[in-house]
Amino acid sequence: MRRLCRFNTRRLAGWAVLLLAVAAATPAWAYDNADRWQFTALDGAVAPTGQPITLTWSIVPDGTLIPNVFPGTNRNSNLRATLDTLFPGGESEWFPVIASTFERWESISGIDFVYEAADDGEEHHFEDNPGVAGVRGDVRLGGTLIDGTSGTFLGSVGYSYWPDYGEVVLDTADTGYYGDEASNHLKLRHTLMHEIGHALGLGHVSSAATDILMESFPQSHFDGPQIDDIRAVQYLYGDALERSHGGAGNNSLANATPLGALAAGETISLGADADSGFAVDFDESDFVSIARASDLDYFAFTADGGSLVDVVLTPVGPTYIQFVQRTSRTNQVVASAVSDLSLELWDVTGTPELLATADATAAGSVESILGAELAAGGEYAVRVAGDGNDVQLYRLDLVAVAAPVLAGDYNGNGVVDAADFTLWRDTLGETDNLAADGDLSGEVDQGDYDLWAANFGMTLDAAPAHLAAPEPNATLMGVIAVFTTPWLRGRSKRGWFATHAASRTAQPRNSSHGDRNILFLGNSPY
Ligand SMILES: [Ca+2]
Ligand SMILES: [Ca+2]
Ligand SMILES: [Ca+2]
Ligand SMILES: [Ca+2]
Ligand SMILES: [Zn+2]
Repeated sequence: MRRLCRFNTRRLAGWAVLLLAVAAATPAWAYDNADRWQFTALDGAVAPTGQPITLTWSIVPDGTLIPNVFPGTNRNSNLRATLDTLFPGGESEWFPVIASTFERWESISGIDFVYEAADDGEEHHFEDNPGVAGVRGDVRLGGTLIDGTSGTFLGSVGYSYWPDYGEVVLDTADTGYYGDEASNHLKLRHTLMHEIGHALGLGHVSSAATDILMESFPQSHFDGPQIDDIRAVQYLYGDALERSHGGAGNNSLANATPLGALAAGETISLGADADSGFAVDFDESDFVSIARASDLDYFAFTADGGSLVDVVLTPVGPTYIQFVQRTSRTNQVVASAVSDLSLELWDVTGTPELLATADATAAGSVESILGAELAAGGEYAVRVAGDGNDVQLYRLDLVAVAAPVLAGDYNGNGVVDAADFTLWRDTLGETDNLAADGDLSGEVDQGDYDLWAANFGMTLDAAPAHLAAPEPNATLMGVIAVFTTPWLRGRSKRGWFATHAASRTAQPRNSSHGDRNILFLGNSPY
């Protein structure tokens, strides 16, 4: 009771400070990244920031030495035995739960996580024992007594090290916590996903409603990486499509991500999971971004039947306020206006030809190419680019409508004239060459002549009907308006200051090598 009261009082003071700081701060793009991986077991030396990597992970055998659980205190891992106790079905039951946490990070980023079945049990310490294929993983998972449910680290449930260390340690004395089966073992999965986040280079952040995975305290009101976490990991490793072409990604026409056939009346959408606000569900994985100015995203598609296409590019992401622990900075993040995006439409049926470009609006606004004519069977590509060196999530919609048909215009020149009669006469009776089969009977015949005669002299309307009412675009603009609405108004303000204060208190407790990141359990407001 006393604790609640104390937090309650200080929470308000904390928010006053926070809001003042925001007023003075320059806009920033937030999340907080330390180093990314420089060398991995399967990649060797890896490409620069924003490029994908392959990371292996393994589980140390019980008995593996875990050094410096506290400075100078070494212990041995008992993670496997602990999990065997907590899961009645044994390893076949707990392994998929653990694997799903690595797979979750993989599904939303350029990281290819590969399980390394081998782990030789050498000391849990990167500098002596880095990841080696067939020997041990890059990210090694261990567990031992840290402090139980309360103690030296305020009752921590785990800790981990930055790249290129990547060791993750769970507190196996927290059996009540890790034995909780609710929501498919959410506490175990949440802690692992958080610690893996550190092992990928993500630092602690705080938010008003404690709704980011990389908060210092465990949360139970969401499952897995949220928008800010996804932006952070894509900054370091790109989006999931960058893994294609052996890690070269979709940065050229030749390496465009294939989207398949686009038929009249159909829409192909990408990045749709990022435009529904701050919260991300565990099964959402459709997130694409321009990670920096050098990132180009190409997408290829074929026109399935002659059609007109609208290409609509929408920068997406919520607006939120966030505190970054390592820099003690408070940022307002407008995640929809990080980078000024631009759009190109290419015909790649033969020699690539640039058909249209859109770069009319500033960061935060929609770019669109409307009513582009596509030939039946033609091959096309769209290029998305940006001018900022930070992550811009986006949504891309390709909306195809049937090209307007002028009855009797058998040669397709936009007017019903004598040339169409000539074409009809020259193909009369044919069932293969059906250009003059205006009534779609399967044969060029009298009915087609009647159609030509009835429409003689007509011309194609200069303004295709679908452009008069651009419904998809209007909808997207509405979505943008919702995102830029001030975010704090309806949000809970619980917990921010408590989280902030407690995590600061414990921050100096780093071990002797690397920065260690501790996920607290005790003293949590939740
Ligand atoms: Ca503990
Ligand atoms: Ca990208
Ligand atoms: Ca790309
Ligand atoms: Ca006919
Ligand atoms: Zn942490």
